[in-house]
Amino acid sequence: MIKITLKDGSIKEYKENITPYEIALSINESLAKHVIGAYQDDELIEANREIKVSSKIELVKDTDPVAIEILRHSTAHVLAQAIKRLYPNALFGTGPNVEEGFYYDIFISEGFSAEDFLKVEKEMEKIAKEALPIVREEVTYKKAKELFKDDKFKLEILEDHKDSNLTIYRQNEFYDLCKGPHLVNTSLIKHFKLLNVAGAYFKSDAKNQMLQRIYGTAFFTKKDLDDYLKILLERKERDHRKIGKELDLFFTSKEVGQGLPFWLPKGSTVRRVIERYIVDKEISLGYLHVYTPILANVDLYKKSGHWDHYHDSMFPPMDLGDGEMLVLRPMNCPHHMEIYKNSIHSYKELPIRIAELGMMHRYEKSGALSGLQRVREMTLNDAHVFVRFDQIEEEFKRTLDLLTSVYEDFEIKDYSFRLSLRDKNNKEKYFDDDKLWEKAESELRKVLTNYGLSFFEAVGEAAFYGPKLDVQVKTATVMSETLSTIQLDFLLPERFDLTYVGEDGKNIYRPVVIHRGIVSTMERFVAYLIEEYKGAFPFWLAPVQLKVLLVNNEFHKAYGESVIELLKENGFRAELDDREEKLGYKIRESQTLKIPYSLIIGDNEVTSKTVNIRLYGNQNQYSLSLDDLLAEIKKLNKK
Ligand code: TSB
Ligand code: ZN
Repeated sequence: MIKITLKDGSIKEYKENITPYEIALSINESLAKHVIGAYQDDELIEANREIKVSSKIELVKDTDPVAIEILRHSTAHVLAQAIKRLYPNALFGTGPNVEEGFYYDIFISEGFSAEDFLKVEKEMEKIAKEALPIVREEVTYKKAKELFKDDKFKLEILEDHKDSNLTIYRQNEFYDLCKGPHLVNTSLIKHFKLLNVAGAYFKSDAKNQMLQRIYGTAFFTKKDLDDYLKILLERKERDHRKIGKELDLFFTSKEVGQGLPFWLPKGSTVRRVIERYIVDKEISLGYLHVYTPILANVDLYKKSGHWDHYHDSMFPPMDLGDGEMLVLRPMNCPHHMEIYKNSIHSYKELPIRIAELGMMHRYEKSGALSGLQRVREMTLNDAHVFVRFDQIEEEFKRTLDLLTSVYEDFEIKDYSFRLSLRDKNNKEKYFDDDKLWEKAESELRKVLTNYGLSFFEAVGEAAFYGPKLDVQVKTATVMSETLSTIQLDFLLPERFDLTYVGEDGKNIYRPVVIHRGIVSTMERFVAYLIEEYKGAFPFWLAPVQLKVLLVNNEFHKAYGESVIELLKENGFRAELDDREEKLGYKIRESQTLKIPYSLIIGDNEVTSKTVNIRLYGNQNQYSLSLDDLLAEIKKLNKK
């Protein structure tokens, strides 16, 4: 007999080799129906694993968050099994879970596209109906080599696990190298969908062969799956790439180069409003805005450490043939350090806040590029604040206050703070100085705690020169993307030998640098706003704020033009629609273009010198005199 301690603390005796399923059954039958697995002490095991020693057992039901992980991983195996049946020569990489589902990396020599999904899903359904038991087997390295002798990818994966205890999971003719756990039977897999297929290098290494990565997801109920598919559809609808095209905001051209966006007049208007807004706000807060070159001698980036630690994200240097090598800057910091160094500073002047809408170029992998969200040429709302050590906390607070007020103005609500720390073991990415890192990380954590900020931590997300506080948001395509960032840096001041003269008038001290990007890059920020607003920009940001629609061109045009003139004189962005179209058509188009104010002008309006107003997304209409209209919209345009 063995002793099983249950979650509620009760201890029961069972015969050896009892399974979690049988334990559930001994409690009650309906519980057993929902048991997917269990934690045996800290190890997650399947519902039919035999328990051989006295243990703590916590049953996992299908409603527990971890259960869906098991379901999805088993669905990935069923996907691989279906592929193997349909394409007997297919080879297999790895097939892990991801945030909202799973993928499997597969090599199919015939090629594979989304058009093949239906066929594969049918086969998967068949496998589910066959109700195949899923069985765990422990195997030796030698046996595993024999089992996977025909799959060069699996053999290579095996090499990384030579010394581990190996297990395979078998369902009828199919088996896979896997740690598990899994469902006990394929019949439990009912509600799944294949979603996407994309190229992916084996082991994510561009030196390796390209495989086809098939993405899918699975749920325990049809409703959950349907709800999720609805969300996906909604995300597609608000994807900034789609809306950007519909509203003529931006485009990219293969002929010019990937990741190099063109801002069309309407997109440029949105960007200009944001740029003016943030620059004005920063100037009022004591920031000094500058312009600096987008190129620099490569030695500048050797000095800063970018060359050693940020090389992969930089474009190759341009050799001018006269001994000079120039690089496109991937960051603006070294240029701002040079500005600081251009004069001598006293303790009294600090903090010094050097800001710039700084253009930078980063070599992003082509597969990672996405509309305006991830580009190769970008303009960052950047600043480097030079402070004394005793000013760090106060300046960080001010920066956080600025961030919060900007987010309020743009009505951004759904975000979280991430404290991004270094990965101690990654000597390539991070500057190697334990003391310096410990000081920076503990200082930043202290500041955040004193501010009362709630945040989560992520190892390996820091900049090479210091830890960061990042603002993470969800986009239409990714679950977590960095928008704003505030970073603490003790390293670059050393590298650039930055100094200030202390209160004693003699001694020389080192400032600390706070790097910060509040509006992020103009590219990423506008991409985010397009998705947040679903293209319906608030009045103060809209490329066209008001559209004047004439009921009859002949009779109403003169008055319509005078309204436009008045609006423009008052600084508003207004357009006249005087095309020979029906009013209904013009109204519909104005709504499609998500223009905040449609001003309809007919006989009544001409006579009474008013406008009839229809707001975007609102069926109601109301009339205002021109003075009242101006008063109403001036309030909206204040920022
Ligand atoms: C804040 N040196 C600092 C700066 O002083 C810096 O460059 N930090 S960064 O590397 O984190 O980049 C700042 C911001 O730029 C990021 O938070 C992110 O919002 C944005 N960004 C980074 N890479 C891209 C890209 N490829 N496309 C669009 N925006 C990007
Ligand atoms: Zn910087």
